[in-house]
Amino acid sequence: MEQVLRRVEELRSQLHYHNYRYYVLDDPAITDQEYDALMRELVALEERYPELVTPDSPTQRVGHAPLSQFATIRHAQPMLSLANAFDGEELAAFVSRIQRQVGTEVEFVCELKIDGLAVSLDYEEGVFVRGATRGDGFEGEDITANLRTVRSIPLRLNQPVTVNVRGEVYMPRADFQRLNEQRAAKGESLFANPRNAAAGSLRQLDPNITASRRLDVFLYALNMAGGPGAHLDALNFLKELGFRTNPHARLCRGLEEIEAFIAHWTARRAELPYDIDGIVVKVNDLALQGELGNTARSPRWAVAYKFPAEQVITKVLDIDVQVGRTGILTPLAHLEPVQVAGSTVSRATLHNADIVAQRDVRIGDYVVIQKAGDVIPEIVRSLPERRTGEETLFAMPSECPACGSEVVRLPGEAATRCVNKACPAQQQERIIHFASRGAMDIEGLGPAIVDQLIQAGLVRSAADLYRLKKEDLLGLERFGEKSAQNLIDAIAGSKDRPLARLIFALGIRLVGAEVARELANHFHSIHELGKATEEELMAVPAIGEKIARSVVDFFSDPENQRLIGELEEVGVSLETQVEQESGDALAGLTFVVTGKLGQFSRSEIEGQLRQLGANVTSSVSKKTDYLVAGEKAGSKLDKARELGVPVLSEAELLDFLRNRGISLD
Ligand code: 3B8
Repeated sequence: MEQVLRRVEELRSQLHYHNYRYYVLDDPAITDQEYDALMRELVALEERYPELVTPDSPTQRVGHAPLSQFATIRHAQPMLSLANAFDGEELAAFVSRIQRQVGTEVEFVCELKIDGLAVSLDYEEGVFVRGATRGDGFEGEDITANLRTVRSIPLRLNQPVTVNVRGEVYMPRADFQRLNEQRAAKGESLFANPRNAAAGSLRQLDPNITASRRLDVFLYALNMAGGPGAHLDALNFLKELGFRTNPHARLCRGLEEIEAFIAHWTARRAELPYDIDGIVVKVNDLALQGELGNTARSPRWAVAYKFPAEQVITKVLDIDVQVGRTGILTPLAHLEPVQVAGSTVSRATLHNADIVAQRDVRIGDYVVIQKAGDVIPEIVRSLPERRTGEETLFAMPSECPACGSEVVRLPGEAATRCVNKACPAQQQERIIHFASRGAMDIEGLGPAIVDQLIQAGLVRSAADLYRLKKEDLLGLERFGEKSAQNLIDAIAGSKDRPLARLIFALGIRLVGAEVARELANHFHSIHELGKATEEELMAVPAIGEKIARSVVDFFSDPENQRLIGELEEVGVSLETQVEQESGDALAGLTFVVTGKLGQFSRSEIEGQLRQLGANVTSSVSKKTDYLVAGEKAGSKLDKARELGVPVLSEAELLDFLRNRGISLD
């Protein structure tokens, strides 16, 4: 047996190493046949001795059973996104702001901005344990099983470190083209661009499908207590650990060198085997990054320079009007399909009647459209010189195209609205929003299914969703036994979403995901929120007069009161889930907290630990049970190591608490 174990471990080491040579270094050391022979031997041994299988074995990339829904993972440190610079001027402003703030010459690192999907990977003692999407930045989806199938994501690192790393998963352009060719041959719908193909592949509930797609990854961030002091060193360290990093990152001193890097890649980006949508410029010194800090959404020490939006000419076939969930009528142009910025565009928004007039867009016109990355394509201007006289003017309808009610345009507002709150188009949009990803996140309940449910008379409000039975769905087109059950399960599974998501899902005007989070933190239940006055609302940070009024209006509307009553009736949780009361959960344990933490401040963590009954002291001694160490932990960390006191990162502390049924918010 000992011999078997030794051989199994030897095979795993060799396979990990050759995997790394092949997928990360792009420099294989053995032939595919030799690799396959090693793998076959390991598979055979693991089949004979299943007790020897470990999660980081190279055999464990595929073979997981499909899930019915992704679990939610809270990021130990928020996953922020980058602020954009759309032209040279905005870039120069970023560089000079940093230089002014710092006072001396600053080193920057320029990187390609990979057009993929941000992911966060956790390793414990060198073993890949968890991977998540960015989600709303605070919580993402647990896509561990799918990420295991990505060959360039190591299941085991070259050193037994506990780290969180972040990067971008993407699909190489050639693989994207091949995938679409295969899909076309099978009559399946095509992905618009490699980014969507990567996202679609990673969000598969069945990891076997993900495994059949060629995805790749570049890592660009390392979260580790006591790691390197500069970004470029962190990239090198990532590579040493066994991660794939992009080879084109460069140190740039000052604006001129940054501009040269941008010019170089603007000209050569088509030669890369993957799509990039810009250049990321980062401050190199991590201590300096820490000093510059973050805004709520993005780091102040980095910026994404976006390549200029690509423009093309196409023809407006028609303009119709869509009714949104708040009743706003939006003119939408139907275009002759064209390729722009990597995807096929056949529609573009015209925002409102003023914009249609300003840009002088007529039905039948040739127009210049542009699209930059994710944003909805836009009509920039019309080309009057190409008119034939056949073009027709567009006018905003005087009645709602969905319900025939009167529409109004208030003085001073650009928007035209349908005044009928019961308008079916508005109800439909409200339900679509309710079920959407940032809101109640009901997997499988997209616009087409909502439409189907409304058409069938099964659903009129969000509360009706929770009253659906499997039998109701079985009568509908496209539903089978399994898909019907999946949808019912997904709907039922959304009853206990965090309060912030529910508040966002209600679709209160001006209340986005972030404001919803503030409101949830402050009021703890829908009923409390509904009772709040404008003054009480304005006492919450980030809530101004307009939002406060909108919230009060929402809750004073009898229709909305009825909706909330019904949601309660069907069992949707309207309160913050009360965490286990745990005043003495950590009694008898002594903690020291040091260094700069990410999600919480040091005093917040200390306060929370004390509330849980822990003893919190300021110096490390033999009596210390745990040292919680952030960045730049310094002498206390050295002392803890010397005394053998266990050291926890912030993420590890949160896990430690979670394992004891405690979560901090
Ligand atoms: C901080 C640093 C977000 C990003 C970041 O290739 C942060 O660095 C980020 F909050 O999204 N797409 C990159 C890429 C993306 C990011 C990044 N670096 N190279 C990318």
